[in-house]
Amino acid sequence: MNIGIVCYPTFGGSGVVATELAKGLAERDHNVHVLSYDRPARLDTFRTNISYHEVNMNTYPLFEYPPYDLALANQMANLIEYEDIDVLHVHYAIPHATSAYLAKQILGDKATDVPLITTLHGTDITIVGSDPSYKSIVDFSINQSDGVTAVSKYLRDETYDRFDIKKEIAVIPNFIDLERFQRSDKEHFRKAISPDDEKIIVHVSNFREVKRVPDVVSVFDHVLKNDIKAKLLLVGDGPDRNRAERRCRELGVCDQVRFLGKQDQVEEVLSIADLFLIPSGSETFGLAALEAMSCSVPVISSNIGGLPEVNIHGETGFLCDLGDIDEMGQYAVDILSDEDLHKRIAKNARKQAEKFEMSKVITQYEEYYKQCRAEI
Ligand code: GMT
Repeated sequence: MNIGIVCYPTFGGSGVVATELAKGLAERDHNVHVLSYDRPARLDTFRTNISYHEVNMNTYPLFEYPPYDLALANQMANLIEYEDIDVLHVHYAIPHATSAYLAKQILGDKATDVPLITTLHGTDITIVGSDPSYKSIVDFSINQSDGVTAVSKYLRDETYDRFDIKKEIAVIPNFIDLERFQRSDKEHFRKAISPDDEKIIVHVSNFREVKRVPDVVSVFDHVLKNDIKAKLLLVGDGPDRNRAERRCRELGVCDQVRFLGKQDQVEEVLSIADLFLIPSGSETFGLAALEAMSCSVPVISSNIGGLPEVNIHGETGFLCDLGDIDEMGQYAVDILSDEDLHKRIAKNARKQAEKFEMSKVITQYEEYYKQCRAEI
């Protein structure tokens, strides 16, 4: 098939899923065209059957707000017409599904046999979509899609609850490359970070408020106060970094915390981790948790959103109420001080990650593309 994939180029979440899907489909001999406003972070090397199309926007003095959605629609229409696209798969409803609808309208009969598939990832529904200024357009764009997928059962149900959706939403979860994300020997790295054999706790995110990075620091402080020697590695960057740094200063733990910034090879950091923390206030799936579990790292998370579909309480880690620092801290102490418990949970975590193995999920997408093509 000739497949058009439209995504945000960001490090986390939807951008990663869309890019890894593009790479997986290309390996199966599909021709994939990726459309974004910047080269997606994970589209890092040349591949013969992936083409990257950057959305070009000219700005004019009259445009206080350059109309990205229109430039995108125009480029999507060109893509469908000139690259003979069989399926257009957009990741994130706003504005991708809306621009795709417009592109199909522009082409009229020339695009009637090209299904538009929208994958919902999260904030497009749970935060942005519920904003009254976007709700009608999200409703409309989802209903105009020929196929709709959500990354968890939670997100599917939430979408039905919050919007007036007439389409059936298929659940196709996030996936993981088990080869890449596996524990590897990084003893030298571990020694450099924890010379006195301190336990290593890791958090990876884009440091948005919803990730609650200051909570991560507070949980870490709880661990230290329970006489466990530990280091905290914070991977990523974003708007809440200052608040996280402030929390470190307030708690006097700066010497035990390292801010590593954005990392391309996050699996190397996860390979030396003893525990992963993800106390998010909203999380439709939690790809970061899956990546940690795939590297045999126990996870302590909030019990919010889609996280309970990934992290199984008492088996792959622990789930706690949002903001319950003491409970998260106590579970962290339990895991880090009991070797047998740690071993059992680490093993289960990897086993659970295997359920989301990449090729199985890519096959699900391929089947879904075929189904939508047959139904249109
Ligand atoms: O988590 C983020 O801040 C990025 C966000 C996005 O919209 O790209 O990630 C969302 O999509 C991921 C891939 O499907 C999910 O694993 C994340 O849980 C989800 N994030 C949130 O719901 C906050």
